[in-house]
Amino acid sequence: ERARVAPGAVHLPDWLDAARQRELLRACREWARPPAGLRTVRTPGGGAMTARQVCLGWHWYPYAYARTVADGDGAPVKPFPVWLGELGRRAVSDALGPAQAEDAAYDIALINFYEGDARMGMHRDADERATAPVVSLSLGDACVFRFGNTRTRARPYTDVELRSGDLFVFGGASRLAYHGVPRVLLGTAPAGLGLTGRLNVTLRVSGFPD
Ligand code: MD5
Ligand code: FE
Repeated sequence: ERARVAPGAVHLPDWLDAARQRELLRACREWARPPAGLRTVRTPGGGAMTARQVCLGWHWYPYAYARTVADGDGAPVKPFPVWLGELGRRAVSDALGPAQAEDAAYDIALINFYEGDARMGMHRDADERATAPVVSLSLGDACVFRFGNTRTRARPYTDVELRSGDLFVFGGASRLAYHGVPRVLLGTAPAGLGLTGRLNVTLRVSGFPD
């Protein structure tokens, strides 16, 4: 069941049970509300990301972090809750072992909402200043997650299906690998969850001074 996709990259299917998935979804819907709520991210090249996003702790915009929604309503970013940091350390401990979780002080959450034919192109997450593992939690429709290599957006890569409740931890050599979401498998969400589309929560350590 648990799969080591690459060194430091561990997939734990069904890590959140149905009740925990509902709780996390409810929290995400609260965080999505304005001010500092869900927004469309526009890239410097003039494009727009198809997944919409809300941030906690630090606000990400291409390609930096701020304490306010610098590319949106200008409101202060919502706080990063203590319980979410505890969830992150539990995730790392289960995936990589308790030693890896000890000093992972999670202070950023990026929550991506995939609706319709939203997807995410191959990219690396390199705007943080810390090497702690990234924790990824999926809710709703399943997706094809493309896990690549550290050198190029192109092959070799491995396609993994991520389903509602799955945990994926990206540590070590996998922290800076290219990755993306080439498609969402519409209509595959668990019946009882009440979500159309896909939602992904990533927890990160910024490494920024307070
Ligand atoms: C998603 N989000 O499903 C993904 C899950 C993002 C993003 O890519 O930047 O918001 S996080 C996947 C991730 C993070 C850090 C490293 C690696 C993957 N990796 O090495 O593959 O919405
Ligand atoms: Fe990413």
